[in-house]
Amino acid sequence: MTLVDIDATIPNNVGLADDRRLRRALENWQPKFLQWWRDLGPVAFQENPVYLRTAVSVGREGWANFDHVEMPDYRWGVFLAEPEPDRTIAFGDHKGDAVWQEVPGEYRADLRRLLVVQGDTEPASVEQQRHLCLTAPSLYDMRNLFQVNVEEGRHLWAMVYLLHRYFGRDGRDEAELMLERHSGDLDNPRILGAFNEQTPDWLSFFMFTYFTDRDGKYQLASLRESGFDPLSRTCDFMLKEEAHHMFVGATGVGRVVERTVELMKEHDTDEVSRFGGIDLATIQKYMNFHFSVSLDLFGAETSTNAANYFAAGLKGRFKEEARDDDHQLHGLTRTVPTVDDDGRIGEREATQLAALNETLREDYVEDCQKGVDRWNRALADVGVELRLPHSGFNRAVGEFRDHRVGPDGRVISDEEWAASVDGWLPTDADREHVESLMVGVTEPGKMAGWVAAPSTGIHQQPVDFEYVRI
Ligand code: BYC
Ligand code: FE
Ligand code: FE
Repeated sequence: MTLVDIDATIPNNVGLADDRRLRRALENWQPKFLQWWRDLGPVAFQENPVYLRTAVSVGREGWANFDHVEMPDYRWGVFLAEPEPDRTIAFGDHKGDAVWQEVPGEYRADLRRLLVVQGDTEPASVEQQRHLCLTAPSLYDMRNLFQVNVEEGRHLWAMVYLLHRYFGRDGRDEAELMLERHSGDLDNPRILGAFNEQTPDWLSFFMFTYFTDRDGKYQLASLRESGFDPLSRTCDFMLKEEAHHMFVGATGVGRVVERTVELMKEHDTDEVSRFGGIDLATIQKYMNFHFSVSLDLFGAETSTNAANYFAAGLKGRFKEEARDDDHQLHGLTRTVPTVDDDGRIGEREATQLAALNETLREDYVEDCQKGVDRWNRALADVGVELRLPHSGFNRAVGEFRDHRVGPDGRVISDEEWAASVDGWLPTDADREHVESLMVGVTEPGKMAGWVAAPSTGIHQQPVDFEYVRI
């Protein structure tokens, strides 16, 4: 059952060969996906061989194969992690029961909604990033972009499989809609805010993979706890792929910082933009933007949806089983931030069940901080630090949405916001400068001037390997 059928029309380890109806339904969706990929995937290099990792097994080791392939020939498939024998539900009102292999009728609507929201983000990010290949700072980076793109495409397959297999006609309809909503489309946008923003340049891309893909990591880790076992196993395998996306973001921003420090030392100035670099102040503003937009993805501080998902056993907490409580949370409380009438940030008591979005957001912020600490080590020499803004800064969802909050956590007036915002968020001039640096570099081993070279190549290949054959 879990053996990967890699030569099937749709590679899979879910026994598609034995389920004719499902196979035909998915084989009917496949050309629509490929058409979408051609229409709204990367705008160029579709016919160039790219050194890509393809999933060929789901075991701990050797799950991936690396080789040059043209992207439309990528083997998008359906891969679930190995089942865990006798697995039981780890949290909520059904804690201790055997996990479900079919969708419980009373949770059908909630589960469908979770799958749709998760699935929608995946192709959205491919759409957002489709122009970046034209300005890749190196072949190494272009390959990483494409790797992330094909895997986000596969994550769409992961959700579409679950919709087709477990939600019948409704699920098939939702799978079609995944290819009809589009990032930034005024009439038919993607579901979550951050996925309708543009990713116009590579600094944005690195910030996006660091901050927004990391929301993906935390959401998927919560869904991996699910009592609906096929979802849990699906997310488990997606997280394996996701680790690379985090890596691209963390090392990408790190390499920009490294290059900026180099230029600062060389020219003895903070203003490296004159020398083809990106000022730290600009990096900070991009970080402020991507961090705050990603915080919105966790939803409101208190949410009955989140409480219901948890009680039902559909969506747990990050590392649910490692937590030291009863995993049901009845009667337990915690504090969540509020802004009181006199405009000060305070706290109020909420049930832990209602506050689960906030709990996940806090875990996420802690994780975000780790990368910032690493970047700051490179900055120690020049005596400057990058800092995550306060969680209330620039928020459009939740308690802070109707308030102006500075990066330092002060609630401020509209006037003060207007007078200061150019120092906090990228201005048109900042974006224009960053865009002016974006020139594609396609000679193996060469890097654009605003970013340092990576310390190693991919899968033991040298940095100057021909990652994309031009
Ligand atoms: N934009 O009760 P609330 C990834 C809606 S990223 C627009 O607080 P809830 C990836 C909300 O739907 C991971 N609308 O929300 C990364 C609700 O609407 P209704 C994606 C928003 O349900 C990079 C209302 O506001 N996966 O994989 O507790 C590249 C009240 O909100 C937003 C998931 O998100 C927003 N930002 O929590 C590629 C996991 N936020 O019901 C891929 C599945 C909230 O009033 N999703 N709303 O009409 C969920 O668990 C939940 O839906 C959310 C929201 C955590 C997103
Ligand atoms: Fe993904
Ligand atoms: Fe990702």
